[in-house]
Amino acid sequence: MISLKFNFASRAGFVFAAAALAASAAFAGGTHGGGHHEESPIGEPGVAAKVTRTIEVDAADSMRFTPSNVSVKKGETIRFVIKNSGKVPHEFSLGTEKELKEHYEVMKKFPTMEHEEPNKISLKPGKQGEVIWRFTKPGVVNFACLHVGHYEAGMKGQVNVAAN
Ligand SMILES: [Cu+2]
Repeated sequence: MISLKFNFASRAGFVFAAAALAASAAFAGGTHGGGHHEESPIGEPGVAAKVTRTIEVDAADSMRFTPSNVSVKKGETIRFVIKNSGKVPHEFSLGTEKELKEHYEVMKKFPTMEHEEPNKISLKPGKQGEVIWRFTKPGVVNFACLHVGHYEAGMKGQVNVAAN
């Protein structure tokens, strides 16, 4: 699952940054979109006018994203067009692995919870939608469907962000 291209020194730095972000997120008490800018290890919401590439991702009832591995370069703004080709709802959430796991625990307690955040989208069967995201740091950014059972079944993937 973990890209072999990724060296351990930068991974260690990434994990440290992720831990720092998780700590600040916990301190913020779970409020979202409060207006202040936080450095995030996964990047920042993208601006449509600055999109450099569109990547289509299929979300299927086989509990797989296709593709599940995506490569981008630091600084790129990607328009992810996610299509739910299945018969049950799916979602696409970008995050660190730690953030995704934490959110998944919350989803298990509140399964009908829906997200209105720039790094994720919930999709009803047959629907498609977009997440526009700018990758600002080299490393691995994870994505997953956090619906109960889906994440555990392997509905996840990685964006490998290359340094320029
Ligand atoms: Cu799903």
